[in-house]
Amino acid sequence: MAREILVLNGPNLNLLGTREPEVYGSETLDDIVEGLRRLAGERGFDVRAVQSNSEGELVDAIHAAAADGLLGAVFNPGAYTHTSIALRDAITGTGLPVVETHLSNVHAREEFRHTSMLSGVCLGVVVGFGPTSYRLAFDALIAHLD
Ligand code: CA2
Repeated sequence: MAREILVLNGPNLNLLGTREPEVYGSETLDDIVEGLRRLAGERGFDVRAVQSNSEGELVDAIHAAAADGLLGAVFNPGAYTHTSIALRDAITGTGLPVVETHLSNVHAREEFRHTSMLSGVCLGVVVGFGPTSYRLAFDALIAHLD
């Protein structure tokens, strides 16, 4: 059976590459996912990519990944990072290993972005490297799984 990893993106990340390039870069989400699929192929993994602007759909995606036997997730929860106990409970409830991933350095931004509801239940956190954050998170997850 193929070893599959969830690449999960939260609200507004579908807008990547269209606005605020000075904060989030100029790559689109499709570009990032395509790069991860290539990386995954080289490492012998498959990628399931999901983006949603809805908190409940993100919870469902975590449940489905665990139920389907995916091995872990690279997860950029967007602004839900700072608010969502439901996503935190989904991670602890499924036991799915998750690497929290952010394009921007949230700690160098507004105070409200300094707090994450999720970091404490994640395997680790990668912030601040633009699209490279995803690739670092992906490799860190694979290293953990191996
Ligand atoms: O830095 C990150 O990856 C964030 O998760 C991005 C979220 C933000 O709320 C978090 O604090 C940090 C926002 C994503 C919005 O993405 C956009 C992309 C292009 C144009 C507008 C929004």
